[in-house]
Amino acid sequence: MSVRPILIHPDPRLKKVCEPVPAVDDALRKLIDDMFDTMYDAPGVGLAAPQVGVLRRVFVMDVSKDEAPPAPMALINPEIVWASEETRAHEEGCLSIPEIYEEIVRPARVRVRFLDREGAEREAEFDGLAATCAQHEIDHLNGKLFIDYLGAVKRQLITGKMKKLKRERLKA
Ligand code: K1U
Ligand code: ZN
Repeated sequence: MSVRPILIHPDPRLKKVCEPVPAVDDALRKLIDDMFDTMYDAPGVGLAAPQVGVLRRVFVMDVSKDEAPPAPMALINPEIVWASEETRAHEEGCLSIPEIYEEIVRPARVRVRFLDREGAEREAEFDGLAATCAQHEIDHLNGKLFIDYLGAVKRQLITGKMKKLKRERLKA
């Protein structure tokens, strides 16, 4: 298993709508294992395949608290089949937009249909951080970033900061 580099915004690959995963096979399970390594190393609570440059519909998450045992989940070809009318504001971060945190309003609970790492069809209902994270990751699969929910001025300011960060990382 290995830690892969995480793409930083702006990058055209983060704006693409990802293709469905055609088959749940060993190559996909290796990608998922690498994504978990990359997410835990960052550290983060979620990671979508396009963030490591793979334009397929798969994401991983683990929203377990520090003291609790790990609860890794891999969701392949995820679809939101139900979203609550009730909304919730949560401060979001993004491993592709380091050190920026903004409050985003989303449905408080969602039900997601997906394939697990064995290829079995499953459904799960998420609330709290898991609901926020699952929606954030599914947005990544549709080429959408959390800063797309902000006003244009704030978004451009953040994009400018990220361009500067990328230039500095290239020099280092
Ligand atoms: O998709 C990503 O970029 C990962 C992102 C997921 C996320 C977090 C919070 C709200 C919505 C979506 C992150 O994991 S950002 C880092 C983070 O939240 C974190 C980092 C260290 C410890 C705990 C959380
Ligand atoms: Zn993100």
